Amino acid sequence: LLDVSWYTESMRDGYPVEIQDRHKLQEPVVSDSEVIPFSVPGYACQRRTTLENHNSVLTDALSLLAENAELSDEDGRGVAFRRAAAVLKALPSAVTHVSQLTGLPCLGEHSLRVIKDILKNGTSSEVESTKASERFKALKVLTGIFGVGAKTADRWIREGIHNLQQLRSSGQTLNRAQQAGLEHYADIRQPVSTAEAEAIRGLVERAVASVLPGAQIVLTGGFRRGKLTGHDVDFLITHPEEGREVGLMPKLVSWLDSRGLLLYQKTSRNSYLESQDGPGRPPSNIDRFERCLSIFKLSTPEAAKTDLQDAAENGVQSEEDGESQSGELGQHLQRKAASERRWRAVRVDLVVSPVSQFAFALLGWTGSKLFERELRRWAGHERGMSLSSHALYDNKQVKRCTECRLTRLDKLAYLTTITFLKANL
Ligand code: DCT
Ligand code: MG
Repeated sequence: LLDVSWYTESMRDGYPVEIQDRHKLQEPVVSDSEVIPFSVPGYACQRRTTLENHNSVLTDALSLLAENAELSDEDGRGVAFRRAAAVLKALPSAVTHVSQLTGLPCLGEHSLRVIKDILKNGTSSEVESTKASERFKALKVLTGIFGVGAKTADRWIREGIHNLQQLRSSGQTLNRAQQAGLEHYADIRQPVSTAEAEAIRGLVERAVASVLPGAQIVLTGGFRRGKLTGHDVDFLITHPEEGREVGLMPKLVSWLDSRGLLLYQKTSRNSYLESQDGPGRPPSNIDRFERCLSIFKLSTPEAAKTDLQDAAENGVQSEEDGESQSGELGQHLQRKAASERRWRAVRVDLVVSPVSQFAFALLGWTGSKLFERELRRWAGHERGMSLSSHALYDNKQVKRCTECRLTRLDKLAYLTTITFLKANL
């Protein structure tokens, strides 16, 4: 089970064979009548949630309110809206009447009010007013800059900064990440395609093969769940021989950097020490693997050319940026950029894990964030266990599940593969 190849060999059509067969037995029952209430299990990690969402109008609305709550530092409210959206994403058909929702978990008063509003009027007044609010728009623009979180954005807004132009002329001191984020803003806001993720995988594979032959790489995050686009590309790297992965990240980064493939990188070291963070202290939800947050310079001759030529021909400007380069000079500059630029900036996360923690790391880095949160909640409340991206602990025995590694990992591997079916939480 510790052989990394197991995870890919047991797949069929991108989904784990065993899980596909199990789920044939667990197909959700589609009700004949619209008034028969839906029924779903309480924890999001217990539900089958494919990429096919029959309630996207409702879930988009709830996700927007979740985003607004998260950007306003109200995480509790954010999770409540995310959980409500996840329930609707798991339903086998579109909700047509609010009575179908009777008895469903995670649908609080506030979420139900929004749903009712949309079912009745086609839109939710709260969602529409949030969308239109200057504060929400400014928070979106500013936190869209790599390296800028909700707190920084809030401080800037209080100082009268609402867009990139105002930020640039404000004289604010930006850290290295924020400077890179501002410089590559438009590229980073543009979704990364599967083809681009594959191209980056190729680069990382070459780099890893050259600095540590035998090391293995898995594309994680949303792309591993089958999503067609993402905001970044996530990789998990390990070596089948425990300990060989030590020192890999600096070599990998320097290989990439020396070939001009990195526009920005910041590596944080592995700070997980089992002797200290073991049974005595339950592992934190935030993992402590060696991790490199980076911005890759990806050569995209055709794509970059086409996009920029379009921009030059149409005089397109970034909506968020609020900076127009209209007129002849602007068009000239854009044409010049179009003819010169043959690359785009892409956010990439590289994570290195010792092989003994690989199953947990893979599970944690496959996401989605809500699925991970729910899985940990389920493990704690229903199984008396603590799960992190490093280990699984039995709370009653207060020890790491190592001697029962095969049985525990067996279950964990099963859970890991389940994440394929949770793509749309
Ligand atoms: N993750 C985690 N701890 C973090 C960051 C992320 O456990 N501090 C997990 C949860 C999801 C996964 O790693 C990848 O994170 P993202 O790239 O943020 O999410 P995603 O699902 O890949 O979404 P996107 O497609 O937008 O990149
Ligand atoms: Mg991702």
